[in-house]
Amino acid sequence: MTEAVVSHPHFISLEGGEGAGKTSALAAIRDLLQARGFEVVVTREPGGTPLAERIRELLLNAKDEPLAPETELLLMFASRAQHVREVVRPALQRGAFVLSDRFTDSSYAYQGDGRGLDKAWIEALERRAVGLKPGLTLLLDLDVREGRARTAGRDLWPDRIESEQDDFFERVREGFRRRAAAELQRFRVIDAAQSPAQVAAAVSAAVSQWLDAPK
Ligand code: Z5A
Repeated sequence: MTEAVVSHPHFISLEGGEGAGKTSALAAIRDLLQARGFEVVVTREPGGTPLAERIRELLLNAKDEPLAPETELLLMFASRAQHVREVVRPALQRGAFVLSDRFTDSSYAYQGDGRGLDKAWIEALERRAVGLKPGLTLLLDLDVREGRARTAGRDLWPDRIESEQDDFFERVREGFRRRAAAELQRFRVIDAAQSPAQVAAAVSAAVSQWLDAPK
């Protein structure tokens, strides 16, 4: 059973609230890494394997009964454990870069800060079921109402988490910002209120600088 959480230099995650623009930022980073000749695996959480995508469906669209916060956390980690073993570790072992749209920081922010679950429990799950963290995490930071306005037209039927109130998303945003401030080596905070082109340029600059820095 894994007990340490080890960071990997080829593992990059993107984090942020709803509508922050992770999708286009991921494409910019993928292009940059491929231009440097690396194999790149783009993936996401919850999800990333067929089984984990089925867990994602339960997490976002469970309609039969309310999902308890504890169930939500455990399903996030069930998805992550599968994703790490089936996709992330094998890709890193063959030398590829892994770009993940969200990873464990989202569990700390959404289930920890948003739902109020015990962080020590999340830490224990991270150590025992995951054992791995990104070498670089880009936090796309955006005003909550602006992010929700961006996705309002798209989400005619918002999923379970998207249906939460603004105060939930304010706690999530603060949680992300606190994590970034506590781990300056790993996090780069990007102003996601800029235009898509400016955000793409900022994430590309952050990744290039990190790749070129001595490790
Ligand atoms: N979750 C959790 O609770 N715990 C966990 O451990 C994990 C996840 C791993 C995943 O759903 C949900 O699971 C998520 C957190 C939770 N819930 N929420 N909320 P998801 O993957 O469907 O949700 P998301 O990650 O928030 O996706 P998103 O809302 O699509 O955000 P995005 O990928 O960052 O945004 P986007 O698709 O790139 O852009 C959204 C729209 O904004 C789109 O129309 C763009 O054209 C527009 N956009 C993007 N950038 C800009 C700029 N710069 N200016 C103007 N408009 C822009």
